[in-house]
Parts: sequence; C-alpha cells; structure tokens
Amino acid sequence: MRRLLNRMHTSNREGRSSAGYSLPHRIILLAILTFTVMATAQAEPLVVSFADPVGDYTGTIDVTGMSFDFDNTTGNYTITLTATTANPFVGQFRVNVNLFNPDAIAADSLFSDASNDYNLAAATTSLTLTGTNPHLLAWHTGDRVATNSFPFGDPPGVTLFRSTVTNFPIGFLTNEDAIAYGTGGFKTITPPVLTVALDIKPGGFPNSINPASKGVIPVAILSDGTFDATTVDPASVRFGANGSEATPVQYALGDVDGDGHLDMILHFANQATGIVCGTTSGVLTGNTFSGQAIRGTDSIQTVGCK
Ligand SMILES: [Ca+2]
Ligand SMILES: [Ca+2]
Ligand SMILES: [Ca+2]
Ligand SMILES: [Ca+2]
Repeated sequence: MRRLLNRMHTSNREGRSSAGYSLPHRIILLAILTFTVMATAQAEPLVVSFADPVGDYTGTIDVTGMSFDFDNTTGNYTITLTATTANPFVGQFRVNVNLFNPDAIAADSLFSDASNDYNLAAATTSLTLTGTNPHLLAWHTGDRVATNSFPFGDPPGVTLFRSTVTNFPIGFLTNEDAIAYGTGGFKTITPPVLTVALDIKPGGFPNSINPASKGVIPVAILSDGTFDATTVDPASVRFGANGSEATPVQYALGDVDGDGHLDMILHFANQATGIVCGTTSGVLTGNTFSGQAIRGTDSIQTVGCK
C-alpha cells in the first residue's frame, strides 16, 4: 500500500511539472511524437486472392479469379476480377463482392461492395472496382477471409452470403458464377509479394552456369534505401529455374555491391536448382521474418551445353 502511494506521489509530481520541460526533454518528446505519427501513417498494403474454376458458370460469364488489394490504414481497396476469353465480362450483369473476415471483431467482419450493375458493349477479361471502406481498418495480415457462407457460416445479420457475377434475371446459383464457392472459399490476408534486386554470382556478368556442375551458385539479395535484405528469413528462401527448387546450403551477410547496405549472400547446390541447358533466368522467393513475401530474378547463361 505504501509503495503504491509512493508511486502515485511520484507520478503526480511528474504530472505537475509537465508544463516546465527543459529543452532536451522537449526535443525527446517531439522525437517520440514524430515517430508515433510516422508509424501510424505507414501504409500496410495487403492482398487476398481467390481462384475460381473454369467452366463452373451457370450464366454467360466464367470468372477465373478475384484479387482484393487494400490498405488497412486508409480503407482504400481495389478489386480485380478476371474471366476467360471464351466467356468474358460483356452485356448486362451485376457484380456483388461480399467478404467475411471471422477474425475481425463482429462489427467490422463484413465487407460489401454489391449491386454494381454493368452494361458493357465491348467484352473484357478484367474488371476493376475501387472504393474506401472503414471496416478494412480492422483487417490484418493473417486474418481469414471467406467469399461465401460455407467456410465460417454467415456474417452477423446476413444470410445467403456469397460473392458473385450474376446475369439477369438474378437467381440463386442459376444464372451466375459464384466466386470460390464452397468450403474451400477462404484465403488468408498477406502482404503482396515485394520485388527485390537479385545478383546471381555477385560482381560477375554474364552469370554463367554449367548445369552439369556439382558446385554451388552464390546469389545475393541486395538491400537498398527501402529494403533491408538482412530481414530475410534464410530458411524460407528457395532458388532455381522457377524459384521453388533449392534451399540454401549456407548464407552470410556482406555488402557485395559496396553501396553501404548489408546484403544477404546465399549458396545453392547447382544440382538442386532445376537449371538446365537453355534456362535464361534464375528466380528467388522467400519471406522476411515479419512475413513479407519477396521475389527476385536475374539473368543466367548456361555453359558447357552441347
Ligand atoms: Ca468460374
Ligand atoms: Ca465459381
Ligand atoms: Ca552477377
Ligand atoms: Ca549492398
């Protein structure tokens, strides 16, 4: 009890003296405030993408996918819908995008951009919707998002919940293509893939690789003013003809291009990369420790080939 009183006294005294901060204190306070404002203003671009099967439509349009890109500091979003060239977006139709995030609080769990009516004279395979929605401020990396009722049930206060491209007359599952419809119709919110600079065989060019070699290929992920390659989780990195093949046998940090920023150098067993005679580029994929997906590519020239 006594200790508690003491602490209250102390905080009281600090509180009372707040009007009389010395200059250094004010500078520190200003620095803290500035940092807080900058941290809050930092945009977090996020994405959740759904694929839809080809041939499952009951109307005239065959949707193949929907990408939902948004910024959870502004609530700004862009929805991109794609369709096949054989059954594109054309004529009269309605787009309903309804998304349920069961990991957000109930009041912010439903996103809706519905009843968008089109009458397109010219066919297109890509359609874009943009807008701002305050519920998205409560949606974060790792949250699950569903396009329909099957994965997590209906959002609060909603029934027959789904995302669709519908022809007229509107009918339930009879004249439309429901997007990612069914129990599998959910994805997890991720940051979009960040393109990073890659240097295969750092310092050398062209990047000659003998597909028959039993050696290793050094590959550097380069840092720049905005991207810090030392934040990459080496265990997540894959490198090869497609970017899914080889895991690193070792890695180190060093400034390979002499720009003052530490880069990450990884070594991959040549025989694990899937690089064959005629392969013209190498691809590296991975993610940072905070979960940001990265992808980089650099040219290669295969040698020792018949
Ligand atoms: Ca479809
Ligand atoms: Ca569908
Ligand atoms: Ca090189
Ligand atoms: Ca560097």
